[in-house]
Amino acid sequence: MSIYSQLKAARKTSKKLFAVLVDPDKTDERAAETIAKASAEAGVDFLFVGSSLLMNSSLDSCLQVLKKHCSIPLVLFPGNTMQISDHADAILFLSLISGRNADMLIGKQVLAAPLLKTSSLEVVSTGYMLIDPGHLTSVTYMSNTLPIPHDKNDIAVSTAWAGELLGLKLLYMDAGSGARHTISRSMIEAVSKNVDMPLIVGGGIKTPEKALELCTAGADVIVVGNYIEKDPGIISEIADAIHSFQVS
Ligand code: 1GP
Repeated sequence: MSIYSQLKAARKTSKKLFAVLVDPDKTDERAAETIAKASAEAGVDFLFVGSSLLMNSSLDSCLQVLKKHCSIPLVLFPGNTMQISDHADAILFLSLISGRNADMLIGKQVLAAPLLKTSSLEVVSTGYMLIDPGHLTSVTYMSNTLPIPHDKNDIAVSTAWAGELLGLKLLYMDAGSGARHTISRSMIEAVSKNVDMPLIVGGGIKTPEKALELCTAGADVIVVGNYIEKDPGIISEIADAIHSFQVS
């Protein structure tokens, strides 16, 4: 089954999924092996792989190590056009629809398109929305865009509708890696009940309780990166919480 089919099926059946984010810049071979094995044991659904920067050319080797130690689908979550590799299974083809930087809306995508047309990657068109966590994050700085204000649910819903009307297949609402505040429950609820696309939510999630709370609000996939780098031991606790979700 394709990655997108899995996401659509999950949304339809209210099955919640867990993606562990691996940043190749911060993950050496040993750490990648640890994360892959812990994720396999915990029943993690996807490994997202990407970085705001990619300071060293570690993407291919990181993907190879992850693939060697688990069979979880590897999904590229690229910070720029250098982060494309056929060692992954799929790529989130992001358009930063919360921003007004033409390069992030369509420029980078034009550069990546010839590579993607000849690659074996499943390409999933994704509306990427940055939500303000109240401080400057790497992704906000690197993308040179203004995030959607934390409490402006109407702007978030209108942006999501625009993405849907443009034909995007997936929505990723992100407070940014290491965000001090996650996206609010009320904003996730507002967006989730107004669009049909599968909804990915990430940024600043550090506890199983918060992951479950955001699933209850309407997230279909929860992404956690930063806090797993600090303590891979929490992978199984967060996975259990997300997979325990039941419609009430
Ligand atoms: C960042 O949504 C991801 O783009 C995950 O955020 O690293 O804070 O978990 P964290």
